[in-house]
Amino acid sequence: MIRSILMATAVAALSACATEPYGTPSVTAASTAMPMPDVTIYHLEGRRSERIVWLMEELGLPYELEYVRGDLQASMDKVRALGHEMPMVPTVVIGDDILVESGAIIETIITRYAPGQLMPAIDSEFYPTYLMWLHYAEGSLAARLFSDYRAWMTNPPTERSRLVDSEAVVQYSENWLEEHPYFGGPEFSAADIIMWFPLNVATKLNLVDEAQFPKVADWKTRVEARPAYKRMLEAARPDGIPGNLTPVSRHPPSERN
Ligand SMILES: N[C@@H](CCC(=O)N[C@@H](CS)C(=O)NCC(=O)O)C(=O)O
Repeated sequence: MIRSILMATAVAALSACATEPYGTPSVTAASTAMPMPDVTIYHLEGRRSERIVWLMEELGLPYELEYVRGDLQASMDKVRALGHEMPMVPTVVIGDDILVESGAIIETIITRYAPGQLMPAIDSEFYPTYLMWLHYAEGSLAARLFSDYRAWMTNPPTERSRLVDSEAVVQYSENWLEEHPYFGGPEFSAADIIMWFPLNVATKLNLVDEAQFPKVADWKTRVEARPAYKRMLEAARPDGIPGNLTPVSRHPPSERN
């Protein structure tokens, strides 16, 4: 008896812990869309902010785009003028919130203003892996690519790293695409939008050899053919990409094995 009272008290305390900081949820996942406040995307041409423009174009949601054409420095000054502690792009102003970090911005926009769109159903077999790719894009893929990029600019590799390197993180994406048309599974989703930038950087900066990853190359062709991607290019990259990063010197896998 005492034991069950103690258990009941513990369970009550735990559920209070779980709900108190956020209050009782009034809107749950996949419910109707909240009214969308003004959305302003702070942008640099050819950089990660293109994702949010692409997302909004796919969803048909309105947005303002803030950047100075052909002038990355002036565009970055606009970001800094917001006074956010972490000036980077994308920075997106949604109503009163100033948000950084692409994955969080994408999840906020979909969950609040387009629930259920550009994602598998929460009870679908593809939801966990969709979410995994949504986070993998920045958490592992971009992180490893740019870490290799910085190291290889000063010291080009002569052999494969024993750590998880650029080739390994791209290979994981290739393996998935061998079995599925998109990162969300059978349908195009926000996971494809966020994965595009690092997978594009991987070959454009010579971090990996495009010929080694035919499924990634085919996927890129398919997603770049989407009308919303083309609208993104018109709005966010009308004159091409200023200030491209220098690719690392070629280092074919044969030299690195
Ligand atoms: N993980 C962040 C990365 C953001 C990021 O590093 N953006 C780059 C442009 S692609 C940037 O703002 N660079 C300017 C700087 O770091 O000063 C995201 O996905 O939003």
